[in-house]
Amino acid sequence: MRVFDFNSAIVRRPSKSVVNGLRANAGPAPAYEGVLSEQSAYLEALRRAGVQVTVLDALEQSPDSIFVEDPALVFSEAALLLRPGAPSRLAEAAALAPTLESLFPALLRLTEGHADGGDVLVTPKGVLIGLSARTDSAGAAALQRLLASIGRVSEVVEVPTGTLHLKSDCALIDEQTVLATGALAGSGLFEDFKVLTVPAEERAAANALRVNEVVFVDAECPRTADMLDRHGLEVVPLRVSQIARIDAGLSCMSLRWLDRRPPASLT
Ligand code: CIR
Repeated sequence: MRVFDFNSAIVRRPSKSVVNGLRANAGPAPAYEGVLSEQSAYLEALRRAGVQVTVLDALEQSPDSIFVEDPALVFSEAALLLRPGAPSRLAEAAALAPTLESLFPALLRLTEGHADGGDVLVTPKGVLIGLSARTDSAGAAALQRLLASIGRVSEVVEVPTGTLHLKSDCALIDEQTVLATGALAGSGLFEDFKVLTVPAEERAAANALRVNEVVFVDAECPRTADMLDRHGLEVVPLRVSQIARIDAGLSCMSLRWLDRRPPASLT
């Protein structure tokens, strides 16, 4: 099995309050309709890639709740409920719990520190946990213990200063290859991998998403798309210009896993 083989995903509809999502820099806020349309295309792309999607209702009181990847981490064997590092996002974890309880064989909970799913890169060699402004060392250590309890090895790594999450700057695009920004590519973090570096002017493209046989890439990053095409991958370009206004990219809009439970019997 490959770590990017998925048949199931969870997404959450954006709330109207998404226009007030967290962002590090001043700039225009996203338009609600624009976010909705980017998410619709993303949903369609997940379905075309062979993924069954559970779509959760919007949470008006949580502007960033569309980014379901941050409050949880999911594997076939268990879901892990995290503790997002931004105070305004902490409640998103509890809101996800009932869904995770109903869809996974087990639900484990982080009880110390803070960790965001955006800082977690799952690779065939183990799980990388990035220390960032959102994931602290107490949260990373607690997450390592939870991962060990389900038989997953992990390593704690540094996220470049000024980068929101580890996966803002990298993505696993096949079993041996990582797509990364120049900052991460040169950090020595991926010595065991082949690294494809995105062009400096396409930094946002590093937040790509491999799903089964295809890779989702920011539609405004054609040079990266060409590079991935030459690497032998089928590229699905998706627009993220609205969600990028609140520092988000392709990985954070879904939780993805391979559901190995037998289908419910139809009686
Ligand atoms: C935030 O700052 O938390 C949101 N506005 C964006 C979160 C993006 N999540 C991700 O990259 N994993």
